[in-house]
Amino acid sequence: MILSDLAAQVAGQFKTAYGRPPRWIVAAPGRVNVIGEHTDYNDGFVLPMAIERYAVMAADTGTTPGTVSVYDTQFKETAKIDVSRPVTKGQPKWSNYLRGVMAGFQQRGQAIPALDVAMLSTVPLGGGLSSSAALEVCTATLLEAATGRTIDPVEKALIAQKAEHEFAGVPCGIMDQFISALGREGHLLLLDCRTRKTELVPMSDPSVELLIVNTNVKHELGSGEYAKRRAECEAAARILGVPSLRDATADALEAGRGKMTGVVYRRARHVIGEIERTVHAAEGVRASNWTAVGQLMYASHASLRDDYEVSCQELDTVVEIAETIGIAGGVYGCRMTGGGFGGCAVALIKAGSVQAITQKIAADYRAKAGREATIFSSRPAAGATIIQG
Ligand code: GAF
Repeated sequence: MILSDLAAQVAGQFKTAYGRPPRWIVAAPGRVNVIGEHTDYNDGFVLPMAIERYAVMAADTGTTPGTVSVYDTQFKETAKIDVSRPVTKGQPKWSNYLRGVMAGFQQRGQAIPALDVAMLSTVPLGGGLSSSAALEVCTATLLEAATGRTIDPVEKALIAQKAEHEFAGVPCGIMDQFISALGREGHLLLLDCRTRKTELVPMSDPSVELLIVNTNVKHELGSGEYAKRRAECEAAARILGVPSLRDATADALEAGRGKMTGVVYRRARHVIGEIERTVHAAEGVRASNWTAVGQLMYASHASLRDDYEVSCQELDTVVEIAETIGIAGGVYGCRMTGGGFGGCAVALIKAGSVQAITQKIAADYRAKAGREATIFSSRPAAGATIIQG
């Protein structure tokens, strides 16, 4: 659904819930990462794009002093957040993404006004497309609209990341919140996670599209595996005597191999290779060299599957199906995207073949994995916006 229709929908839901029209409507997108996986917390490069799937909030000044009431139109439940004091974790669980951002604003000395809010999201939950970052960045954008004070998008992304760390318990990097805050229509975002320097890479060649294939295996990063990977990378950097794996080379890793466990070695090998692949993929996108970009995507997947061990059978199945279709059938490359352990794969395909490829992947996935995939394509979307107010 296009953003203006979503805005109208959430405005209608606000009116039903609170009996008056909303004053502000804001949105923030989810993302798909084209390449550069598990590199952000290693100071490396990432190459995501915002997708046409959004968290959207409609709001007005609240009727209960000191309280932000948030009606979630999907779960049909309301969170009551006490903003008259430092905001803490609470129930329902999803409200913690919003609570964390509110706490972040308070820590910058900004009082949170009483608000009545209705929200909806079209970013699939647990699909590895950053539904949580979209919620966080959307909350920050709502607070900007409601207080009339805009903040630098980089700072906004950092507040959202802190919310994820402290209120959701996931020690994530900066990719998801950055792309949700800074995405630009028609562009990928090449982000140097060390310097936070960003470069918009145009992705406007009409001959290609990105297809997102949701395996419908729920991904869950709070379970500890994500934090474990992060700790293994830090261990590798320590052993190699560098501040982060961004500073390590493949040669230095080989030289230090004897000093680390096989697991730590393989984690580091993934990260070092993936940072290089990401830089090359950005060059490939700039040059519309889709064959090269596709090969890098396949290599990224193999490394995430074998060295980083964050794929799963269903994601591997999607990538195998894509490889079987091949360039002759319109697929340049395919890989798992996001944190892993389920969620989505992303395929770079010829635009003219979208329908045939969608049907083929859907049928083969059903036959091989015994479940349904949800498949859609998205153009690169804009980052967070104030739609009304
Ligand atoms: C998750 C995290 F939130 C990101 O910061 C990133 O590390 C990603 O997994 C893996 O690339 O989405």
